[in-house]
Amino acid sequence: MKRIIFSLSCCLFVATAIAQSAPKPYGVLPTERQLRWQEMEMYVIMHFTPTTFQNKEWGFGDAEPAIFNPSNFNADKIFAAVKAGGFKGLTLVAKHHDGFALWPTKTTPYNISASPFRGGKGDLVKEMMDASKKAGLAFGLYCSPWDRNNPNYSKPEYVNNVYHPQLEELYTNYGKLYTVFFDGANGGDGYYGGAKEKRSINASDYYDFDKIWGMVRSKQPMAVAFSDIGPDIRWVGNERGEAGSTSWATFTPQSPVPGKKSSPGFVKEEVLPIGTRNGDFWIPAECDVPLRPGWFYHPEQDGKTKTPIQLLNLYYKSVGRGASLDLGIAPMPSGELHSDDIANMKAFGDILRATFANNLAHGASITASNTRAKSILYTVNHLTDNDRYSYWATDDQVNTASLEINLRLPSKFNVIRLRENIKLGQRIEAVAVDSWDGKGWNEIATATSIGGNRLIRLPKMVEAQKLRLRILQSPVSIALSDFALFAEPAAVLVENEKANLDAMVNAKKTWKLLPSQDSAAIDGNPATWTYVGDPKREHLLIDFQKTQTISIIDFLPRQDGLKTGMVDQYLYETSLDGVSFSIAAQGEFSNIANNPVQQSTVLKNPTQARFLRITSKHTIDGSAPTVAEIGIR
Ligand code: FUL
Repeated sequence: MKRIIFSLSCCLFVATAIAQSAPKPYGVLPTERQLRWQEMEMYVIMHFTPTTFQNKEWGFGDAEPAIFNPSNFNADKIFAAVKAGGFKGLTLVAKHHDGFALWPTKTTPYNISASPFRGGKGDLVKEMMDASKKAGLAFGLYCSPWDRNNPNYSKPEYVNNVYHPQLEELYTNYGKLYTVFFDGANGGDGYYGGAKEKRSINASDYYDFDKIWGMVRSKQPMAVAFSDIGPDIRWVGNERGEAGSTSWATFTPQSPVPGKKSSPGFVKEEVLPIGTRNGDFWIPAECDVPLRPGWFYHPEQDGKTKTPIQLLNLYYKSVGRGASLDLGIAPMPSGELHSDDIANMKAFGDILRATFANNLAHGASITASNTRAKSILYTVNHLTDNDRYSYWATDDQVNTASLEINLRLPSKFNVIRLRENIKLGQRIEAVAVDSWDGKGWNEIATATSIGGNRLIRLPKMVEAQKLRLRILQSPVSIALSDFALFAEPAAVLVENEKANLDAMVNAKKTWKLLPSQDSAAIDGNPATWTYVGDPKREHLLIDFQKTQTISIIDFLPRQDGLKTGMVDQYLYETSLDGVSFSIAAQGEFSNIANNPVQQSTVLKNPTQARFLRITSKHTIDGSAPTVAEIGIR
C-alpha cells in the first residue's frame, strides 16, 4: 500500500513539475558569447609598440621601426604574471594609434618585419597567441581604427585596402579570439606618411562598422566585440575602472542610425556606467583601467603601480557590479613587466583566491517564501550549488519574495554574492539583506541591479548564523541562481581601512566647514579638534562641495586624553541643497568616555548628500561639544 501511495505522489509530483514551465525570459537576453564573457570576469590588455620606446601615450606615427628592439621579450613570462593575478585572458594591442603593426602584415610596410625584433622575422601576435594557449588563457586583439602613420588615413583607400584587410589577417591567421576591441579615439593630427596634418573623419560612416561586425561574426563567432557602445560589450564611460553602483547589462545606445547602432562614438558618457533599465540590447559594461597611470610604460611612473588593495577596490566596483575588469599592462622597453607590476598582480590574485575559496553559505538550510510550483526544478538548493544557471524561481506574479538562510555555524563574512540566471534576462531591481541578532532582524545591505554578478562588500565583518534576503522589486517572477557569503582575509580589511583613511584625508581637502571656521574636524589630523557647537554656532555643518553617497559616518572624539565636551548623544542630518535637511541617524555613542575610539554609524540606506549637519544632543560633562575628526564612507 505504501508503495502505491509513493508512486502516486511521485506521478503527481512529476505532473506538477511538468505543468509549471520555466519562467518566461524577461526583456533582451545575452548570447552564448556574452555568457562566456560574463563568466571570465577579468582579463588584461597589453600596450607595447614603438610608442613604449618613445615614452609616449600616443605615438605620432613617425617612429623609426628600428627603435622597436626589446632585448628580453618573453610572452610566456607575461602570461605567467597575468595568470598569477587571476586574470582569464589577454588582449594584445596589435596596432595602436601610431599605426605600427606587431605582425608581418601585407597591408603596410610599417610593421614588425621592418624592426630588428627577431632579426626582422618576428610576429608578436603569434608569439602571444601561442603563449596564451600554453598558459590556458584566452586571447583577444585590439587593432586601432585610427592610424597616424598611414598616408591614406581619412580616404576610402585606408579602410578598404589597409584597415579591413588588417582585421581580416588578424581574425583569420591566428586562432580563436575571445574579444575584439575597438577604441573610440578617431582622427586628429598625425604623421600620415609625412603630411603631418590634422585629419577628421566621421567614425560612424568612415570605418563601415557594419561590415566589420559581419567579419567578426563570420571569422570569430565567439569573440565579444567591444566599442564605446557595443555591439556585445560597451565601454563603461571612464578609464577609472568603475561601473555605476547600479549597472544594467541592458543598454540603448543613442546612436543616430538604426542598423549602425554599434558604431563607436555616439553616446552620452554619463549613461555608460549605468546602462539602460529595460534597454533595447544586452550590452554589459567593460571597465578598462591601466595598472600604472598610463596605458604605456613610462619610467617616471615607477612606484605608481596600483596596489593590490587598489586593484581589489576596482574589482568590487567592476566585476562586483556585473561588469568586467580589463586591466592595462605595459611592458618596459626590455619587453618585461616591471617587478612591481608582477608582484602587485600576484598579491591581488592571492587575495581573491583566499577570499573566494570558501563559500560560507555552502550547506546552509534555506527556506523561501515561495518556490515555483513547489518544484525541485526551482528549489533553493540551486542557490548554493555554484552553478550560474541552475536557479531558484518564484511563481508567475510573485515578484517579491524572501529567503531565510540558516548557516551551519555562526559565521563571519563581509562579502555577499548574488547572481541571477541571466539566460532569463535581468529581472531583479532591488534587494535587501538582514542578519538576525537573536532578537530581531537588522538590515546590513541593500543593492539594486543584480544580473550576472553582484558583490556587496560590507564595510565591516558581520557575524551571524541566520540571514534573510528580501527581493523587494522585480517586474516579473524571480530567477536567482546564487547566494554566497565570503570573508576577506583580516589583513586585507586592515589594509583597506588604512587605504580608505588616506583617501579620506585627501578627499577632505576639498570639504568646507560652514560658516568657515576652525577646520580641525576635517583636517585629517586626529590630534587637533574643534567644537561641534560653540557660542556662535549650534551645529557643525560640512559642505562636501559635491554630492556624495554616504553609507557610514565616522566620528572621532578628541584624542588628547581630555574628556571635556565628549559627545555621547548625536544627531546626523543630510541635505542635497543646504536648505532642507533630513535625519540620517541619531543615537548614543556608548562608553565613549572610557573608550574614546572612532564611532562609526552605518546609515540605514546609502544616502546622497552634499551637506552633513552634526548636532551634539548631549556631552558627558555638559560643556561645549568637541570632535577631532569627521569622516564619511
Ligand atoms: C583608448 C586609447 O586612446 C588609449 O591609448 C588606450 O589604448 C585605451 C585602452 O583606449 O581609447
